[in-house]
Amino acid sequence: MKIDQVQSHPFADQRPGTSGLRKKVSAFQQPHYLENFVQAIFETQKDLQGGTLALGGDGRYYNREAVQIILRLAAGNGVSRVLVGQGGLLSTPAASCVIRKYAAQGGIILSASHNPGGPDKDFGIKFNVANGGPAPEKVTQDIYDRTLLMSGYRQVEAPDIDIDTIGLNMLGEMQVEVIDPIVDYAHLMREIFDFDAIHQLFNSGIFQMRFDAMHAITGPYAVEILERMLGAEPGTVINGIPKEDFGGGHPDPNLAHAQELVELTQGFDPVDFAAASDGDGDRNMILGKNFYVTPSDSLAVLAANAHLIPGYRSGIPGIARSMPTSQAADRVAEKLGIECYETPTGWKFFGNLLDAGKIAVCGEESFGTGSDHVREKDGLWAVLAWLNLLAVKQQSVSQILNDHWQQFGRNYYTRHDYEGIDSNAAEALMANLRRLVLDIKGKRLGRYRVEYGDDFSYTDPVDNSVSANQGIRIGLSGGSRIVYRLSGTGTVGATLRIYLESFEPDPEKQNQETAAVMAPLVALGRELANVEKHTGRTEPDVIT
Ligand code: G16
Repeated sequence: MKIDQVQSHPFADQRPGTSGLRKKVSAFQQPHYLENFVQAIFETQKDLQGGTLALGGDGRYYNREAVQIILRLAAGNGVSRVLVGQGGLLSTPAASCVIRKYAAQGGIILSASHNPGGPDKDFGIKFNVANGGPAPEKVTQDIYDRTLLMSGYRQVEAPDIDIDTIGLNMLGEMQVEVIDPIVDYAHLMREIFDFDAIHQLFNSGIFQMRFDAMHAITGPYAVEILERMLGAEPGTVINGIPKEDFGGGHPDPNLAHAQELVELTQGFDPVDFAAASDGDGDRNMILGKNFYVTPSDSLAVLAANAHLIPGYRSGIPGIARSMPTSQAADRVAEKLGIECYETPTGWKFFGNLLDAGKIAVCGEESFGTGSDHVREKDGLWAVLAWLNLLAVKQQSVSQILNDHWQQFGRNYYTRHDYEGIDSNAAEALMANLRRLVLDIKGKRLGRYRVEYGDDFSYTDPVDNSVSANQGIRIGLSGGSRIVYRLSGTGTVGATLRIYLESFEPDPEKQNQETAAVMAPLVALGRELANVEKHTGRTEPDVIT
């Protein structure tokens, strides 16, 4: 088969963000744009030559076209086998599972995660390495550096492959194996969780659940696992058919974007348990009857109770959380006598800790929770973990949380996002904060004393790599904290995130409204950063 050497020119804007390269679809549709980025992956990741690549995406608009382009480039660059999810689909955790199970040298996942999809919306591509996890910074830097030098790419001249039929195809010398995107992942879940106990819970007649797939990739996975394997009643999964534009919605499982689901947990005859996942299936939101579990609390509860789940019966060696995630997990680690690592935002920072066996459970405030079973956060894993706990403990979600707070104290938590602000204004705001924290230690701020202030820098304990400038932390007396960072996943302007937490050890005060408890800290956070002066905004766009 003929291999074409196509001339192109570098694009200056292909630096991957927190999780891969995310842009408007129209950016990816520019001639040579996707091809250049993929060529940079093949030129820098030499193991892929003669190796195996996993390929799939969340099914958003442009997924199918991108799969065909990548297949032609893979064949042009000497990859010997590509495992493609049927229909070009693989959830992010399932892709991680496939990479690990078939010992692939890496994977390409097509997704812009929770960002909206459609011709005018977002698309994304990320490269995962052989451990199944997102490429570490060194790898994304190499890929980016190579994009800046790109003058052409290699692809085979060939018609589209049939990616809808499971089976083996050849593209020149390269095997293209179209695989069932669900089966390997579903088997892994059955190995970890007590499916019998969860089955009984669903059959008890007194337990009702809804899972909102938000018209995204987890629909088919959830129908297979929850309804077919675990016997949840048909209709448990809502919005279960993946759509290219996610039904016009924002496939982000939070209180703002999963309204329909939240309402099912409230009012007359609410369901006992509800959960949602995002565009590519790695995020999760957990709800009980009239009850919202913050992702930070979810991590802490799962870590504290991991021994009740068969896959973690012998205990966990350690926990990790991203820096802005609340310190609830730290309290669990302290009680269990294990380490809790604080890493920068981005799942890639958990990879080394998981590979080295230093942690088994990890999570982020951004609705991500996971474990050492794959190297991505995993929405359905978190849902199954909660179902397993509910089945074993025979308690409601709110009872589990109340017990947890009594034992460990409660970290009230909220995050305020200011979206689409001017990038220069956002940088100026952060620069001011950087100066402010230089001598903030020991000062009084309202009713707090400042215990520390810094621009977070992380030294990986496994390979000693250093990641600096990861966000401003201001630690206050009594375990409260304010954190500021700019998002690395947006595609328009800048998004400022302010993360706030307040610790409450007194059980009598652990059932207050979060907004009321956090109000003084929210005001302080806004004032310290001069949010209004820099951004012109008086209110955040999203509060989670
Ligand atoms: C990605 C990363 C996460 C990160 C999140 C938010 O999630 O994988 O590790 O916490 O973005 O990042 P930021 O605050 O920079 O927007 P996802 O689900 O979008 O892949």
